[in-house]
Amino acid sequence: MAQTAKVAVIMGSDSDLPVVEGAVEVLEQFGVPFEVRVLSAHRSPQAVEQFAAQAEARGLQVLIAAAGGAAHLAGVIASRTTLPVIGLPIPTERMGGMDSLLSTVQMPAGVPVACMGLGESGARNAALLAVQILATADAGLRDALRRHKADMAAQVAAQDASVQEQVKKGGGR
Ligand code: RP5
Repeated sequence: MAQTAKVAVIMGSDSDLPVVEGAVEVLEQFGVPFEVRVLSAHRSPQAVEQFAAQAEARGLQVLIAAAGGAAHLAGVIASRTTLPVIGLPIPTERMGGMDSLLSTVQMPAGVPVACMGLGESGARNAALLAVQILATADAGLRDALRRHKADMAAQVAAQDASVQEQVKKGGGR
């Protein structure tokens, strides 16, 4: 039987999917049950309202909302739920994503959205933050997060050794 989703990844348009895939990958890596939806704050506001109103009762614990341009999706969802909402601003052609970033991050007091950075790193961090929130009540996820940090440190150590070697070979700089 499929596990109940704990995280929802919502995007404003299917054109956001190439960026959102970074978040999906991380959630899969940590074995967190999740669902993916396309819901638009502007084009399907009733569906957004219904989703946000029912999210907690459905067992969801963290919501990731990705949108570009006049990116109101995360804020609108946050207005309708007490679940933590992570906003993922999608890069745009016209304004390089500044439009998405500012309309996601600049929420009025009282309605927080945890806004990530733009693009692939933002998508991966959105999922990691969702995992970290779930990990406050899940020792297995805390262990997995510790291993993730150790793996990153090992990768940097390998880069350090490799760069030192390359420079040495390059003539004693
Ligand atoms: C937003 O408008 C979506 O999140 C998407 O990033 C942006 C552009 O949408 P389409 O051009 O794919 O319709 O609502």
